[in-house]
Amino acid sequence: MAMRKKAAKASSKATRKKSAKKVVKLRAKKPDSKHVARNAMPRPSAKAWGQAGRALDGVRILDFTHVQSGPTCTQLLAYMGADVIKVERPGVGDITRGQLRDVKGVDSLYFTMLNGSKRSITIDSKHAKGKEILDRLVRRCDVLVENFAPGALDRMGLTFDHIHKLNPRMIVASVKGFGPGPYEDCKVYENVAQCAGGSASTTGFRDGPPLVTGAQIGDSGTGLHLALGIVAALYQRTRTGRGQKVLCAMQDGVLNLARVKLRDQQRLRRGPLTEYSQYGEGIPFGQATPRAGNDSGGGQPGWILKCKGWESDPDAYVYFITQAPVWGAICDLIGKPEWKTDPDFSTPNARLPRLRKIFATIEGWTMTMTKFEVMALCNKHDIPVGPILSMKELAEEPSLRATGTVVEIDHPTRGPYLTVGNPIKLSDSPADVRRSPLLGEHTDEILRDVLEYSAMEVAELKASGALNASEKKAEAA
Ligand code: CAO
Repeated sequence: MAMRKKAAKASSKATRKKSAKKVVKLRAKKPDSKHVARNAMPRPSAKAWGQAGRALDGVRILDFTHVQSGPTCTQLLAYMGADVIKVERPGVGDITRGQLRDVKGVDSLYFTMLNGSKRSITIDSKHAKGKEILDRLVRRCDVLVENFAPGALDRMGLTFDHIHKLNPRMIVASVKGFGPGPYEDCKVYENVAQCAGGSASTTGFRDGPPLVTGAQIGDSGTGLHLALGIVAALYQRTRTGRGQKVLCAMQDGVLNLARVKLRDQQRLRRGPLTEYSQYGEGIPFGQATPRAGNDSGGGQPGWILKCKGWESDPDAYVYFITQAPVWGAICDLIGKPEWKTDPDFSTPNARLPRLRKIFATIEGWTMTMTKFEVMALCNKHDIPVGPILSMKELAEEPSLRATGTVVEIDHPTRGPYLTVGNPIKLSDSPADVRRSPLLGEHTDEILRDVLEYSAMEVAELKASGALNASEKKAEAA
């Protein structure tokens, strides 16, 4: 027994020694391996800027998105070079192809402006052969993006476990209306998200109802959040070798964009929100962040002011910010030099209860000029002012065309149309903005080149009905 104990002691000592040696070895290796990892990055390209491919070259996306939120995400990734394969229901496609149509029989602008630079394949995901094709796609793609109603992907058999068994590297990215909780099973559209995420209750005028905003912060905003999540997961995968789930709930996305209003909610506990014009008007605050009309959401008071022509032009306005450092210049410009020294106006705190009077006086001045004249004059003095631009003006603005933010694209059935290009400018990855695909336009080439089916197999798949709509189904849609 004692002998065995002794032997065991000796052997554990030896193991400890050995492992200590190992630790030393590992420790010695650690800086090296870091060094190697850093050196594993290719040498800086000698190619000219913009000639070294695109940021997401080599990333293939199985795009199961529809309507707006998901498509916004995958379109952006496509602009950045990802190969986005949009899977659509045979004969029907993304519902937006036929929504808000301005030209009979062709894909709507709703669709074309959210699905640029993608390829389209039609697959019936509930058909046995369709499921086989989808499994093959899962094996050959890096990311699956979807924004179906909760549970729809699972009902197709594409559970996370199934996907991960087929391809452990796959990132599965989803938009849902709500995160886990009481509403997780609910379907959600843009304005529902704006209301549930705190935007509507804080938008509009105090004496009016809650308002939704025209900017699609629920759909497009959440799509942008999802794109960031996907890119982060792709980066983490370079270290872990495995994919993960990425979930963006529209309520969370809207709340993230409305975070300054949650800031104000907490400030309310300590007293009135002095930068809200309601404070200057002597109207008491309630329990929750109120609607602030056109008050600025930051620390520099602002308001929308009329300009020349406002009587007939609904957009003849400027947003005017009374930024404290340029207060003197504002007083001189609007013909109120005495406000520079008047204790009622000379400091930001003194001005807060008088914002209404101040903006009314400034408006008396802005109404004598067009919004562009106001902007030109104010800019000379570093006064932050912005014209209210109509969509017509934005569509015609040459500088937005020059930067590729507004792009004119030709389409085989609808002709030329405008779209919004990539608002994120990468100096070494020029945006790849191409027209949206026709329904199923790339079915054959994807089956052949990506999935490597033989000509005979393609013919068999077509005959199976997994790729085409039955007459009845197409009519019903
Ligand atoms: N082949 C066969 N069936 C397909 C298919 C294909 N290629 N693609 C989709 N389908 C099926 C789905 O499997 C689903 O069927 P089941 O309900 O039987 O499982 C069905 O089409 C409908 O999907 P859906 O429920 O997602 O679509 P919907 O029009 O009823 O709802 C929406 C739309 C947007 C409310 C819902 O998808 C949703 O809440 N999505 C999450 C939140 C979101 O992104 N909202 C923003 C949308 S943009 O305003």
